[in-house]
Amino acid sequence: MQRHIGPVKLLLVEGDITQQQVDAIVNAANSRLAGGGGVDGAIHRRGGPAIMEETRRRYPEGCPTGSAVISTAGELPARWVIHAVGPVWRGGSHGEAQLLASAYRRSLELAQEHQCRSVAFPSLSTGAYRYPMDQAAQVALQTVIDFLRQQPGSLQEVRFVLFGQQAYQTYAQVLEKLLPEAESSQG
Ligand code: AR6
Repeated sequence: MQRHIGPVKLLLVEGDITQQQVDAIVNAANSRLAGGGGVDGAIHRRGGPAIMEETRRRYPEGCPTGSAVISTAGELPARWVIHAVGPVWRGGSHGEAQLLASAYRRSLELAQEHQCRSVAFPSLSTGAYRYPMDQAAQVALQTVIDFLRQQPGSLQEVRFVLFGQQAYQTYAQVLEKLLPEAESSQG
């Protein structure tokens, strides 16, 4: 599924984030940048040890929840990895939506600061961090749409790479509500 936000393509695909041929992929990291399972495990496994060596050296203090840092991408097809730290879901009244939105915004800013034309996101916080998929999709898509309307910068494509059909369907339903097909050409 795809939509246009002004000049920028917003694309939903089902797949594996580590296989994406884009300028930057986003990692679902933790605030210690310590590695882990899910997206984080797959990125470090496929990208090799250079990524962790770089994040340890450049970001010894880690990265706060709601923010992101950038490194090169080792052996991955992408050029950059943006390590974004989403919130752990604690029921929804602990600032989770704001923190999740801010992790997406900071990731997009970093992509622009590094002149990226394309960036691929996983669904941050919806695995080990247990953020409900439909609520996460709402925050993720609305945040990206708002950001691209205000400041597309170098970006030409933002891609969400959803793991499995259910995640894809959830994002597709939310995007259809936010940007019905008939209106998408107006951005
Ligand atoms: N490509 C795309 N999406 C994926 C992939 C993949 N290869 N693998 C899993 N997903 P998670 P979080 C989906 O747990 O919730 C780690 O241990 C997955 O189905 O990767 O932000 C870190 O070190 C889910 O929908 O990230 C942190 O400690 C989504 O990606 C913690 O988990 C995110 O799941 C971060 O938890």
